[in-house]
Amino acid sequence: MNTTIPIHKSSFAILSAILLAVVVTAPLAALGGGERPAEDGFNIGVFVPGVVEGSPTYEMLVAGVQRAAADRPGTLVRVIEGGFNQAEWPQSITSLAATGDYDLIVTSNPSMPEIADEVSQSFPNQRFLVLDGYLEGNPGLYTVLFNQREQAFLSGYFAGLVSRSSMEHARRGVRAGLLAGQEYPIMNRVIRPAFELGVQSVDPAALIDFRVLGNWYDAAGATELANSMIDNGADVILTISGGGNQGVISAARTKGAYVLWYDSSGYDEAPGIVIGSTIVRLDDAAHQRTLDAIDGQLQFGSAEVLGVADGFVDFDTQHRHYERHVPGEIRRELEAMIQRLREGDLLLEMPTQF
Ligand code: RBF
Repeated sequence: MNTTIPIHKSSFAILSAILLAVVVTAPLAALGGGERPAEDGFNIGVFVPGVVEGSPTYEMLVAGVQRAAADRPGTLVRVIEGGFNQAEWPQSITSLAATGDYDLIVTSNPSMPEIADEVSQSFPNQRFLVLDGYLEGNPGLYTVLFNQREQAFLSGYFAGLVSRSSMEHARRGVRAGLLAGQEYPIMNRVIRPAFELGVQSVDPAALIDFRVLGNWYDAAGATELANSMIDNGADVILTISGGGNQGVISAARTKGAYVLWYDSSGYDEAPGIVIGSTIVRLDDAAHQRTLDAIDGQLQFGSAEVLGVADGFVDFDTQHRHYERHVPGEIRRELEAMIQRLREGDLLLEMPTQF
């Protein structure tokens, strides 16, 4: 019942892609073996600001909404990929809203609440569910933000423990790298400082090497930047750069360094190289809130923040590769820190204004 349509370039392409979606989805739905969605079934458009593959949060977004649709027969989901040209996203969302076909448009990333807010001025009846962002008070929007301050802190604390250790690729001094796809308020004001705080809570003299890829897809460029970070002494790198993440793995594999994954469990990407992974249960949040919307229970106009104590932000400490490649002492120290966040012994509040 789902189709993925890339939307790029011109609004003509956007409109044709939408028309194509309308045409191809009905036969696909019939082919699915289930009944065709009722005329008045709930229609959801998932707008992916980028491409799904290689971006942890977008993969979870699509999975969560599809799970909700499977729980409510008659619900139709169309996935529309907005591509990497961010200047086109407002127009793409406008085109989706203009069709009037969607009971709900679901999307995700910190820049989307503002775009949905803007579009809703022209289409006040359109409802939006925005994950990984925050905006309160627009009756057309419901947003879910994750406590990335806790998340980045845990990642930094773990990076510090690894860099200080006598693990195979750990070198002198505590030095960690952070590669971002681009700079944006949550990156600059929350993720980067919280990562640094985490590393420096292991060693106050620790240094962070922060680099920006400039996009969310260039794996070769990411390899170059990661090589340079490793040459400058970083033995562990947190990568938040979408398709660029694979380039960081290549550099770490060649030069001997460790990689930390962000948002979804990444150990299987490169066992023994990806040795730590924070997780955000964006799929569960998308699933639950989409169900609420289908059931008419979602309180549009409000915004929520979910963190470690809510069970939506965590560090994947259960994976066999984690247990195998990370020394027990580091695992115990990290576990104690996670526990402090769970119990409220350590408070790292997520700001909502930037
Ligand atoms: N993360 C990705 O993994 N892939 C992307 O294509 C992507 N595009 C983004 C575009 C913008 C304008 C912003 C602000 C963030 C983007 N992110 C992307 C980051 C993602 O939404 C999330 O914030 C980070 O993964 C950290 O959780």
